[in-house]
Amino acid sequence: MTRTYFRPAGLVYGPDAALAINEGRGASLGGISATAYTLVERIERHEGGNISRRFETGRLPRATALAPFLDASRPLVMGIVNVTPDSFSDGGLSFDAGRAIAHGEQLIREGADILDVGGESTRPGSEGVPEDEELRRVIPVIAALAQAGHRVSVDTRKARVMRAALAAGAELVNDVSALTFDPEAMAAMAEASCPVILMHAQGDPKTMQLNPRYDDVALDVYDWLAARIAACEAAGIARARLIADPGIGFGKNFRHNLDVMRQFALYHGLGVPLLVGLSRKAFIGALTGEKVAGQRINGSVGGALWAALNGAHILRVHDVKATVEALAVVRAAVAPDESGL
Ligand code: 9MG
Repeated sequence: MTRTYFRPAGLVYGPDAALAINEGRGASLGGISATAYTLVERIERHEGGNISRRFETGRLPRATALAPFLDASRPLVMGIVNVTPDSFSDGGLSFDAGRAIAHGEQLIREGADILDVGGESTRPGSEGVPEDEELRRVIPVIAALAQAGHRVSVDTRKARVMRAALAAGAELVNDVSALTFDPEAMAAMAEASCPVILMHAQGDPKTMQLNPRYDDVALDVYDWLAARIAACEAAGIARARLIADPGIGFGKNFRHNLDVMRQFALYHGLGVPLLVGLSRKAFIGALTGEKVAGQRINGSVGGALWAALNGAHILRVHDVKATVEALAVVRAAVAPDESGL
Protein backbone atom coordinates (compact mmCIF):
# COMPACT_ATOMS: atom_id res chain seq x y z
CA MET A 1 0.00 0.00 0.00
CA THR A 2 1.28 3.48 -0.86
CA ARG A 3 0.57 6.30 1.54
CA THR A 4 0.42 9.85 0.20
CA TYR A 5 1.21 13.03 2.08
CA PHE A 6 1.19 16.67 1.00
CA ARG A 7 3.64 19.18 2.45
CA PRO A 8 2.75 22.82 1.76
CA ALA A 9 5.68 24.67 0.18
CA GLY A 10 6.42 27.87 -1.71
CA LEU A 11 5.24 29.94 1.25
CA VAL A 12 4.46 33.61 0.70
CA TYR A 13 3.36 36.22 3.21
CA GLY A 14 1.25 39.32 3.71
CA PRO A 15 0.23 41.08 0.48
CA ASP A 16 1.94 38.33 -1.56
CA ALA A 17 -0.25 35.75 0.18
CA ALA A 18 -3.40 37.77 -0.49
CA LEU A 19 -2.47 38.11 -4.17
CA ALA A 20 -1.63 34.43 -4.56
CA ILE A 21 -4.95 33.44 -2.98
CA ASN A 22 -6.93 35.98 -5.07
CA GLU A 23 -5.31 34.77 -8.27
CA GLY A 24 -6.03 31.16 -7.37
CA ARG A 25 -2.32 30.37 -7.23
CA GLY A 26 -2.17 29.76 -3.51
CA ALA A 27 -4.20 28.80 -0.44
CA SER A 28 -4.12 29.90 3.17
CA LEU A 29 -1.66 27.92 5.28
CA GLY A 30 -3.55 26.44 8.21
CA GLY A 31 -6.24 29.12 8.05
CA ILE A 32 -3.62 31.81 8.84
CA SER A 33 -4.52 35.04 7.05
CA ALA A 34 -1.04 36.35 6.21
CA THR A 35 0.52 33.11 4.97
CA ALA A 36 -0.18 31.14 1.82
CA TYR A 37 1.37 28.11 0.17
CA THR A 38 1.74 28.08 -3.58
CA LEU A 39 3.04 24.53 -4.07
CA VAL A 40 2.73 21.19 -2.38
CA GLU A 41 5.37 18.53 -2.10
CA ARG A 42 3.61 15.27 -2.93
CA ILE A 43 5.26 12.56 -0.87
CA GLU A 44 4.52 8.91 -1.61
CA ARG A 45 5.67 6.28 0.85
CA HIS A 46 5.66 2.89 -0.82
CA GLU A 47 5.47 -0.60 0.63
CA GLY A 48 9.02 -1.54 1.59
CA GLY A 49 9.96 1.99 2.62
CA ASN A 50 10.81 3.77 -0.64
CA ILE A 51 9.74 7.40 -0.61
CA SER A 52 9.22 9.52 -3.70
CA ARG A 53 8.78 13.29 -3.65
CA ARG A 54 7.77 15.85 -6.23
CA PHE A 55 6.46 19.39 -6.22
CA GLU A 56 3.14 20.16 -7.81
CA THR A 57 0.60 22.93 -7.77
CA GLY A 58 -2.20 21.59 -5.65
CA ARG A 59 -4.12 21.91 -2.43
CA LEU A 60 -4.13 20.02 0.82
CA PRO A 61 -7.03 17.56 0.88
CA ARG A 62 -8.34 19.14 4.08
CA ALA A 63 -8.28 22.83 5.10
CA THR A 64 -7.83 23.74 8.76
CA ALA A 65 -10.78 25.33 10.54
CA LEU A 66 -9.71 27.64 13.35
CA ALA A 67 -11.43 27.36 16.73
CA PRO A 68 -12.77 30.76 17.90
CA PHE A 69 -10.08 31.20 20.57
CA LEU A 70 -7.32 31.06 17.94
CA ASP A 71 -6.23 34.08 15.94
CA ALA A 72 -5.95 33.92 12.16
CA SER A 73 -3.60 36.91 12.12
CA ARG A 74 -0.90 35.69 14.54
CA PRO A 75 0.17 32.68 16.58
CA LEU A 76 -0.96 32.65 20.21
CA VAL A 77 1.79 32.57 22.82
CA MET A 78 1.37 29.97 25.54
CA GLY A 79 3.49 30.79 28.59
CA ILE A 80 4.84 27.90 30.63
CA VAL A 81 4.07 27.78 34.35
CA ASN A 82 5.86 24.83 35.90
CA VAL A 83 4.74 23.81 39.37
CA THR A 84 7.45 21.20 39.78
CA PRO A 85 10.48 21.11 42.06
CA ASP A 86 12.72 19.76 39.30
CA SER A 87 11.64 21.87 36.36
CA PHE A 88 14.55 21.64 33.97
CA SER A 89 14.68 25.22 32.91
CA ASP A 90 13.72 27.32 35.89
CA GLY A 91 15.43 25.27 38.58
CA GLY A 92 12.13 24.79 40.40
CA LEU A 93 11.67 28.51 40.95
CA SER A 94 7.95 28.21 40.29
CA PHE A 95 7.30 25.29 42.64
CA ASP A 96 5.53 27.13 45.39
CA ALA A 97 1.89 27.98 44.46
CA GLY A 98 2.24 31.69 45.26
CA ARG A 99 5.34 31.99 43.13
CA ALA A 100 3.75 30.03 40.30
CA ILE A 101 0.73 32.35 40.33
CA ALA A 102 2.99 35.42 40.36
CA HIS A 103 5.00 33.92 37.51
CA GLY A 104 1.79 33.34 35.51
CA GLU A 105 0.71 36.94 36.13
CA GLN A 106 4.11 38.15 34.95
CA LEU A 107 3.83 36.09 31.74
CA ILE A 108 0.41 37.63 31.08
CA ARG A 109 1.90 41.13 31.49
CA GLU A 110 4.57 40.12 29.00
CA GLY A 111 1.90 39.20 26.45
CA ALA A 112 1.04 35.53 26.98
CA ASP A 113 -2.36 34.54 25.58
CA ILE A 114 -2.56 31.22 27.43
CA LEU A 115 -0.85 29.90 30.57
CA ASP A 116 0.08 26.21 30.52
CA VAL A 117 0.20 24.97 34.11
CA GLY A 118 1.90 21.63 34.77
CA GLY A 119 2.80 19.74 37.93
CA GLU A 120 4.65 16.75 36.48
CA SER A 121 8.00 17.23 34.78
CA THR A 122 8.23 15.55 31.38
CA ARG A 123 11.90 16.37 30.84
CA PRO A 124 13.92 13.42 29.53
CA GLY A 125 14.67 10.93 32.33
CA SER A 126 12.07 12.27 34.75
CA GLU A 127 9.87 10.07 36.96
CA GLY A 128 6.10 10.47 37.06
CA VAL A 129 4.34 12.18 39.97
CA PRO A 130 1.53 10.55 42.00
CA GLU A 131 -1.89 11.86 41.07
CA ASP A 132 -2.65 13.39 44.48
CA GLU A 133 0.61 15.29 44.49
CA GLU A 134 0.02 16.56 40.96
CA LEU A 135 -3.45 17.75 41.97
CA ARG A 136 -2.05 19.43 45.08
CA ARG A 137 0.45 21.31 42.95
CA VAL A 138 -1.64 22.50 40.03
CA ILE A 139 -5.22 23.03 41.18
CA PRO A 140 -4.66 26.10 43.40
CA VAL A 141 -2.53 27.69 40.70
CA ILE A 142 -5.06 27.01 37.94
CA ALA A 143 -7.94 28.22 40.13
CA ALA A 144 -6.16 31.50 40.97
CA LEU A 145 -5.06 32.25 37.41
CA ALA A 146 -8.45 31.34 35.90
CA GLN A 147 -10.22 33.38 38.58
CA ALA A 148 -8.07 36.36 37.59
CA GLY A 149 -9.52 36.03 34.06
CA HIS A 150 -6.63 34.33 32.30
CA ARG A 151 -6.99 31.51 29.78
CA VAL A 152 -5.37 28.49 31.42
CA SER A 153 -4.33 25.17 30.00
CA VAL A 154 -3.48 22.15 32.14
CA ASP A 155 -0.43 20.12 31.17
CA THR A 156 -1.23 16.61 32.40
CA ARG A 157 -1.52 13.00 31.27
CA LYS A 158 -4.06 12.02 33.94
CA ALA A 159 -7.84 11.96 33.63
CA ARG A 160 -8.48 12.94 37.25
CA VAL A 161 -6.19 15.94 36.96
CA MET A 162 -7.85 16.92 33.65
CA ARG A 163 -11.32 16.83 35.22
CA ALA A 164 -10.26 18.72 38.35
CA ALA A 165 -8.39 21.33 36.33
CA LEU A 166 -11.40 21.97 34.08
CA ALA A 167 -13.60 22.27 37.18
CA ALA A 168 -11.08 24.78 38.60
CA GLY A 169 -11.32 26.94 35.48
CA ALA A 170 -8.82 25.53 32.96
CA GLU A 171 -10.03 25.92 29.37
CA LEU A 172 -7.62 23.62 27.50
CA VAL A 173 -5.96 20.27 28.12
CA ASN A 174 -2.39 19.67 26.99
CA ASP A 175 -1.50 15.97 27.08
CA VAL A 176 2.03 15.03 26.00
CA SER A 177 0.83 11.43 25.66
CA ALA A 178 -2.07 12.40 23.35
CA LEU A 179 -4.55 10.61 25.66
CA THR A 180 -2.60 7.33 25.66
CA PHE A 181 -1.12 7.38 29.18
CA ASP A 182 -4.28 7.11 31.25
CA PRO A 183 -6.94 4.69 29.97
CA GLU A 184 -9.59 7.06 31.41
CA ALA A 185 -8.29 10.16 29.63
CA MET A 186 -10.12 9.64 26.35
CA ALA A 187 -13.47 9.28 28.13
CA ALA A 188 -12.72 12.30 30.32
CA MET A 189 -12.13 14.41 27.22
CA ALA A 190 -15.17 13.00 25.41
CA GLU A 191 -17.30 14.20 28.36
CA ALA A 192 -15.72 17.66 28.23
CA SER A 193 -15.99 20.31 25.53
CA CYS A 194 -12.57 21.99 25.72
CA PRO A 195 -9.78 22.00 23.13
CA VAL A 196 -7.30 19.14 23.57
CA ILE A 197 -3.64 19.24 22.55
CA LEU A 198 -2.40 15.90 21.25
CA MET A 199 1.38 15.72 21.30
CA HIS A 200 3.51 13.06 19.65
CA ALA A 201 6.00 11.21 21.86
CA GLN A 202 7.88 7.98 21.30
CA GLY A 203 8.15 6.23 24.66
CA ASP A 204 7.70 7.85 28.06
CA PRO A 205 9.75 10.66 29.59
CA LYS A 206 11.89 8.25 31.65
CA THR A 207 13.28 6.36 28.66
CA MET A 208 12.30 8.25 25.52
CA GLN A 209 15.74 9.64 24.68
CA LEU A 210 17.62 6.32 25.03
CA ASN A 211 17.47 5.23 21.40
CA PRO A 212 14.56 6.72 19.47
CA ARG A 213 14.06 5.15 16.03
CA TYR A 214 11.90 5.94 13.02
CA ASP A 215 11.63 4.86 9.40
CA ASP A 216 11.07 8.49 8.42
CA VAL A 217 10.59 10.68 11.45
CA ALA A 218 8.45 13.41 9.89
CA LEU A 219 6.09 10.91 8.22
CA ASP A 220 5.98 8.52 11.19
CA VAL A 221 5.01 11.39 13.48
CA TYR A 222 2.37 12.45 10.93
CA ASP A 223 0.87 8.94 10.81
CA TRP A 224 0.84 8.67 14.60
CA LEU A 225 -0.91 12.04 15.02
CA ALA A 226 -3.41 11.19 12.27
CA ALA A 227 -4.20 7.93 14.10
CA ARG A 228 -4.66 9.76 17.41
CA ILE A 229 -6.99 12.29 15.77
CA ALA A 230 -9.01 9.41 14.30
CA ALA A 231 -9.11 7.65 17.69
CA CYS A 232 -10.35 10.84 19.35
CA GLU A 233 -13.07 11.32 16.77
CA ALA A 234 -14.15 7.70 17.16
CA ALA A 235 -14.39 8.25 20.92
CA GLY A 236 -16.62 11.29 20.48
CA ILE A 237 -14.08 14.13 20.67
CA ALA A 238 -14.90 16.41 17.75
CA ARG A 239 -12.03 17.17 15.36
CA ALA A 240 -12.78 20.88 15.84
CA ARG A 241 -11.54 20.52 19.44
CA LEU A 242 -8.17 19.00 18.54
CA ILE A 243 -4.75 20.62 18.25
CA ALA A 244 -1.72 18.60 17.10
CA ASP A 245 1.90 18.95 18.17
CA PRO A 246 4.86 17.00 16.72
CA GLY A 247 6.52 16.89 20.16
CA ILE A 248 10.01 18.32 19.70
CA GLY A 249 12.42 16.50 22.03
CA PHE A 250 10.00 13.71 22.96
CA GLY A 251 11.65 10.48 21.82
CA LYS A 252 13.62 12.27 19.11
CA ASN A 253 17.33 12.72 18.67
CA PHE A 254 18.97 15.90 17.40
CA ARG A 255 18.56 14.96 13.73
CA HIS A 256 14.94 13.83 14.25
CA ASN A 257 14.10 17.22 15.76
CA LEU A 258 15.70 19.02 12.83
CA ASP A 259 13.83 16.88 10.30
CA VAL A 260 10.53 17.57 12.03
CA MET A 261 11.21 21.30 12.23
CA ARG A 262 12.27 21.56 8.59
CA GLN A 263 9.13 19.82 7.41
CA PHE A 264 6.83 21.35 10.01
CA ALA A 265 4.35 22.57 7.37
CA LEU A 266 3.60 18.90 6.58
CA TYR A 267 1.47 18.74 9.73
CA HIS A 268 -1.03 21.22 8.29
CA GLY A 269 -2.19 18.23 6.26
CA LEU A 270 -3.72 16.87 9.48
CA GLY A 271 -6.37 19.59 9.14
CA VAL A 272 -6.19 20.73 12.77
CA PRO A 273 -4.40 23.70 14.37
CA LEU A 274 -0.76 23.14 15.32
CA LEU A 275 1.24 23.83 18.47
CA VAL A 276 5.02 23.83 18.77
CA GLY A 277 7.10 23.64 21.93
CA LEU A 278 10.86 23.88 21.61
CA SER A 279 11.59 26.48 24.24
CA ARG A 280 14.95 25.97 26.00
CA LYS A 281 15.13 22.31 24.95
CA ALA A 282 18.37 20.35 24.61
CA PHE A 283 17.98 20.52 20.84
CA ILE A 284 18.25 24.32 21.05
CA GLY A 285 21.27 23.98 23.32
CA ALA A 286 22.93 21.62 20.84
CA LEU A 287 22.42 24.13 18.03
CA THR A 288 23.58 27.19 19.92
CA GLY A 289 26.19 25.72 22.26
CA GLU A 290 24.30 27.11 25.26
CA LYS A 291 24.48 24.50 28.03
CA VAL A 292 22.31 26.34 30.57
CA ALA A 293 18.65 25.76 29.73
CA GLY A 294 17.54 29.10 31.19
CA GLN A 295 19.92 30.94 28.89
CA ARG A 296 18.71 29.39 25.63
CA ILE A 297 16.45 32.38 24.97
CA ASN A 298 17.87 33.54 21.65
CA GLY A 299 17.87 30.07 20.12
CA SER A 300 14.36 29.42 21.43
CA VAL A 301 13.06 32.64 19.90
CA GLY A 302 14.70 31.74 16.58
CA GLY A 303 12.89 28.39 16.62
CA ALA A 304 9.59 30.03 17.56
CA LEU A 305 9.87 32.42 14.60
CA TRP A 306 10.56 29.54 12.23
CA ALA A 307 7.46 27.78 13.54
CA ALA A 308 5.40 30.98 13.24
CA LEU A 309 6.51 31.49 9.63
CA ASN A 310 5.48 27.90 8.95
CA GLY A 311 1.98 28.52 10.25
CA ALA A 312 2.09 27.34 13.88
CA HIS A 313 -1.07 28.45 15.67
CA ILE A 314 0.29 28.26 19.23
CA LEU A 315 3.87 28.63 20.48
CA ARG A 316 4.59 27.13 23.92
CA VAL A 317 7.40 29.17 25.44
CA HIS A 318 9.17 30.10 28.66
CA ASP A 319 10.41 33.48 27.41
CA VAL A 320 7.18 35.25 26.61
CA LYS A 321 8.49 38.82 26.38
CA ALA A 322 11.31 37.96 23.98
CA THR A 323 8.99 35.84 21.84
CA VAL A 324 6.20 38.42 21.69
CA GLU A 325 8.63 41.18 20.72
CA ALA A 326 10.29 39.09 18.03
CA LEU A 327 6.89 38.06 16.63
CA ALA A 328 5.81 41.72 16.47
CA VAL A 329 8.80 42.54 14.27
CA VAL A 330 8.22 39.61 11.91
CA ARG A 331 4.53 40.38 11.71
CA ALA A 332 5.15 44.02 10.83
CA ALA A 333 7.66 43.01 8.16
CA VAL A 334 5.47 40.42 6.47
CA ALA A 335 2.11 42.14 6.77
CA PRO A 336 2.40 45.81 7.79
CA ASP A 337 -1.32 46.45 7.41
CA GLU A 338 -2.27 43.57 9.71
CA SER A 339 0.31 44.28 12.38
CA GLY A 340 -1.92 46.76 14.18
CA LEU A 341 0.70 49.54 13.83
C1 9MG B 1 4.54 19.83 28.62
N1 9MG B 1 5.35 20.00 27.44
C2 9MG B 1 6.71 20.04 27.39
N2 9MG B 1 7.12 20.20 26.11
C3 9MG B 1 6.00 20.26 25.36
C4 9MG B 1 5.76 20.40 23.98
O1 9MG B 1 6.75 20.49 23.10
N3 9MG B 1 4.50 20.43 23.55
C5 9MG B 1 3.47 20.31 24.44
N4 9MG B 1 2.21 20.32 23.93
N5 9MG B 1 3.64 20.17 25.75
C6 9MG B 1 4.88 20.14 26.20
